[in-house]
Amino acid sequence: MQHGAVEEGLTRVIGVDGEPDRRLDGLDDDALLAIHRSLVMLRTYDERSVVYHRQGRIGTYAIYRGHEGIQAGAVHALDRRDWIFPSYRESAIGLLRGLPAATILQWWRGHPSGWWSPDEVNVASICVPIATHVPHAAGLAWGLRLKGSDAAAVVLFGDGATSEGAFHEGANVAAVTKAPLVLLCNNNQWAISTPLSEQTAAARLADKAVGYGMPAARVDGHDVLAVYEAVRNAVARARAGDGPTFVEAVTYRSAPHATADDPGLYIDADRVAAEEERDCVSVYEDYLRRLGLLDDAAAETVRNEALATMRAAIETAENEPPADRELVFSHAYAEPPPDLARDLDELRRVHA
Ligand SMILES: Cc1ncc(C[n+]2csc(CCOP(=O)(O)OP(=O)(O)O)c2C)c(N)n1
Ligand SMILES: [Mg+2]
Repeated sequence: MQHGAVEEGLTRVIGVDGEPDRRLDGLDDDALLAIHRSLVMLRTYDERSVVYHRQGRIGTYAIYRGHEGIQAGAVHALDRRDWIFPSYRESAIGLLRGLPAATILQWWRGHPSGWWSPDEVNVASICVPIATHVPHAAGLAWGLRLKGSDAAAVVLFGDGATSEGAFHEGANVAAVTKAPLVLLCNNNQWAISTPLSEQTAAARLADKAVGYGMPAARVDGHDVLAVYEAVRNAVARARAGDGPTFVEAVTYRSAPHATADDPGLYIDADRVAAEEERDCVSVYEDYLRRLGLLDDAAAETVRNEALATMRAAIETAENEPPADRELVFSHAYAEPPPDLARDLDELRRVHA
């Protein structure tokens, strides 16, 4: 394990550098193994998607390698009635709520079958504009409170998102209304090629919470259980009517920003190698092995199940009939303006 990649002062459950492991109350062996299956499913989806992109089957894809611990930790800390607001970095988080992998593949293929009805799984649409889903999540969470529900919401965004106006507006309104919201920041230390040091002059992103009057936790994002613990505490606060919490999960983006990016031009290769040594999936598998809950055969079974799910999903996605091109023109205007009608005529002419 490389010391260089271990930041001091972050909350952990899984020990590093000889620190003892902790065991969390309320997480029995079955629950620990369920978290493992989620991590492996997310990892397998991500790896297969990169290959799928290389085959030219999807146009672009935002790789989340190394962020699975943040995503699985958060979802396992929620109940089914709680809401999730993902950004593009968490495009496959709905898998953990039973959304079919084929649906998410289709979203990346730009196919209409890639859409879902958010209230079926309590997972909002994948948000591509940076931070614009923070006010959406704050509004939904406030609405839950007004309706007397004790459900909560979690919104996931990056370090760069904390510089956006929409983040400020959402965090502020959530705090003022005591909305039951967890603001979960994946601090992967990059916004495409902009490093954190050029993103903000704040020493720690968690410090921003003070300005909104909400508490914050700062945890090791390589440690799925540290994220789980922080989100579970934040959700308990939210349910009790005490309002939002900011959780900063510190990790490092060891993969390109997306399939269209070449990080070789700006990233530190030694740092990436050090971070890979602390990969969230391997760190968790080592923890389970120390507890006697996982061995090679069990790990392989979980991996093979996830691979089978992806094989079936790719087949389903490929068998979907092509989308009706004219749908691009539908559902925006009751009375389409004349230039749109001309474009539609042109489309029909080209494809005639
Ligand atoms: C409002 C807006 N501005 C710019 C972009 C272009 N853009 C896409 S990803 C990205 C970086 C975001 O970095 P961060 O918030 O740290 O999230 P990460 O990608 O690291 O998960 C930018 C600027 C966008 N999608 N939306
Ligand atoms: Mg980032």
